[in-house]
Amino acid sequence: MKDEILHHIRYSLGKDAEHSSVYDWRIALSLALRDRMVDHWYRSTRETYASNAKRVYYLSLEFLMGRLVEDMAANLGLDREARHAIEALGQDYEEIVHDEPDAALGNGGLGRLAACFMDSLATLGIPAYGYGIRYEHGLFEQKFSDGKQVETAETWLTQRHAWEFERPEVKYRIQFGGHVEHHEGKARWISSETVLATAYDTPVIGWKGTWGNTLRLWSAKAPGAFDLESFNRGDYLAAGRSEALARTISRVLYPDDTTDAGKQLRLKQEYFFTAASLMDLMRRYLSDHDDLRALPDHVAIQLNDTHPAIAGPELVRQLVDVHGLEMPEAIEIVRNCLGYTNHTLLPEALEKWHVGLMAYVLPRHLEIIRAIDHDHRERHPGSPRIIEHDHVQMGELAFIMAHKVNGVSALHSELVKETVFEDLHKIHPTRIINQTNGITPRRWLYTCNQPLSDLITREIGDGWVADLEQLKALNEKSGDKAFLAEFQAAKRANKVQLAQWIRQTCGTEVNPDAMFDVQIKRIHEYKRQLMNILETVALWNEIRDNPGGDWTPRVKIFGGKAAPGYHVAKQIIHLINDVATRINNDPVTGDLLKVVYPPNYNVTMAENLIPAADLSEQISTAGKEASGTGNMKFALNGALTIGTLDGANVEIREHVGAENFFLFGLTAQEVQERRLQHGFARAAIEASPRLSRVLGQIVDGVFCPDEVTRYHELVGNLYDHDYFLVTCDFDSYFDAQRRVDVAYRSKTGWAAMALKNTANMGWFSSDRTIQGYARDIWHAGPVNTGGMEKIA
Ligand code: CR6
Repeated sequence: MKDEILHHIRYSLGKDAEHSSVYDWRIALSLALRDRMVDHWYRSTRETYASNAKRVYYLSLEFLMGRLVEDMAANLGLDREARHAIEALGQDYEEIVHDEPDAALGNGGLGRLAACFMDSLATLGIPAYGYGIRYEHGLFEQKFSDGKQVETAETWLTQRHAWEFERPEVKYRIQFGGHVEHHEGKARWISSETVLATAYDTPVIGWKGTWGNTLRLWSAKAPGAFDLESFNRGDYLAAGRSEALARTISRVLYPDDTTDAGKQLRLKQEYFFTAASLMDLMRRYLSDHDDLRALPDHVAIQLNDTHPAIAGPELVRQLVDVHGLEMPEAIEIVRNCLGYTNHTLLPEALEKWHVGLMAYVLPRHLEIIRAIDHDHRERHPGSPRIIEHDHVQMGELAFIMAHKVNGVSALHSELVKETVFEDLHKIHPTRIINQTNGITPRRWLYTCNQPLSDLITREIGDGWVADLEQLKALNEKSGDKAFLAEFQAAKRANKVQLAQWIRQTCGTEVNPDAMFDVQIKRIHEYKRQLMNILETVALWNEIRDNPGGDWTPRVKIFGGKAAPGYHVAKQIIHLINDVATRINNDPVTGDLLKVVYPPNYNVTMAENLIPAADLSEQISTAGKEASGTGNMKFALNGALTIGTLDGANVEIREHVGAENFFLFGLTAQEVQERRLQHGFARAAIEASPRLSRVLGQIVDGVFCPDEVTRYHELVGNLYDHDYFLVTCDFDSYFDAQRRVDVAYRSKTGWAAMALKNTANMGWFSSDRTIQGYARDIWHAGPVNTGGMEKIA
């Protein structure tokens, strides 16, 4: 390893060791690891071709990969060797690892899920490709200026991305605009704009190097030769114009978590990567098959949300316009290839494109969508329309073009049947199924939490890393005082580290013996960070009323970004920071209560925070969080959850035991009913002296003396609308927090509960989730174990 690193320092970076920087060492280490991946990767590709196995294609506009160095080394079984080699070269391994920028090609849970799935697909040995966009700028970077969020462009690609292989020879012409001509029943799309999609491949190697798949990301380039004529005329702008226009498509990730932002460019991005991916997989299929009717036997395509839903019409277009199939038959073939995952019920997040825009950007697809709609309504009279109120409804389109539609937690999948797709579900009662989300144990325990991971491996061996249910064996240890002490010591070690990091990043001193209470996720009203900060103020009041009381010291930790145009979310961020300033400087509450909000939450920060958390905040309005995956990461790492009956919380609670979970709040059903009561929020506030006091303080400017009216709008909305029922759940939440305080005071009692969480979270491995997709949706399986039977 040492020699291989030195080789790359010299021959890939053109440096000598004495003059190499941290960056040079990191790239050299990455290249050395990448070399070790290549043989696994080739072997897997060869075996896939040789066995004629079915391939899975995961289409996702987001892959939130984070850093890769540690993960890649761990999966190759080289994590220790890599560290030793770097240290033997006189370098600081931690510093090198921390030099890597996050590959932040996603917004949140949906993108991170795609990354976990890639890891599980490779670990299970299922031949698969992830397809997405190689954004030049990933998710924006967040800073706080006077407590307010400020966004700046993310720039990961200003450095070399050592993991990828550029494939200039893999390129497709992607068309936009123009018009369609019809001759003798044949359609001809005369487009007005073309961009080239070119491929960049990153190998994804499973645990212990068993299998290697590919993450193929597309970059947009101009198709024509450079415009030398304009250049020679001195018109440099004109000369660069077509390149700049084309590149726009893969330039930025839309920083919108759940709302449908940016119109024309977003639609172009969606079509660009979907069309390129389908052309690519069709080329691969046709290189060794000639019967298009057998496509569904060899190809499974999963649509991660509606973002790639144009795949339905696009694949129909390729089959009909390029390969000459009849429309109804093409529709049927495509349906048998496609699966669609729904990730939200929030109406503002369900994509709809105006027909005018669709006609302008994708005229042929609009025709095909009309044909699909017609075909479906012929077969199922009274069916909902794909085009409604002049908008193409991408959810309906995805549903109708997929043979299976899945939700991402048991509760969410039921709500999908009852709400967004109620009518389509009646027509196709077996189409909607559930696949509860999962997380990869490689990144989210083995790599991010070494103290706990080592302890578990010492106790039960390392089989758990690829078979997480083995953690169940730890249940026996919940009465073992000595083991519990070690379990606690692992947590404490993580907390000490985090406290140090908090001092460096936020300048706040926190006591590692205080409870670390963490809420990290995108800032959204339905996730109710507002309720958390209001409860913080209520607790602050209570401690101040009785400073000598028997309080349980807490550190409230927040992390998360708000979409740049989301005004209310940005106000909530400002409020949290204002409250933090006031409370952290209060000598009365001192160490009993601290609030920290480190900026720029990302995958790497999650890897630091989660292992050190005692309490996991999963407090969304019931019925709103489709699943959540952070909730799983915390529980796996031995944090207890305070949460509502929402998303996967319901299933987590069933697995870890109700006695090891702090439940509060209205149920999804009760939420619906409460909303119908006139003036419910005002009534709830008036019934809660504690909440009234807190809101009064905020309105009086206690936390913003320089601008007393700052939060009047925010608080006013709570009185008059409170769509997410912060006011109704507040007291129940406050009471649950006090139960948490009491439980935390018994150190071994708490440790036993935490251990029960770790021990019973095995089911939430993304390996289990992927096995479910493979069995129920893709009908695909690993090559090297003889296929589906083995994993079913
Ligand atoms: N925002 C859901 O809200 C879920 C993930 C992954 C989300 C979240 O509850 O865990 O998807 N939905 O399934 C969307 O992004 C549309 C998310 O991350």
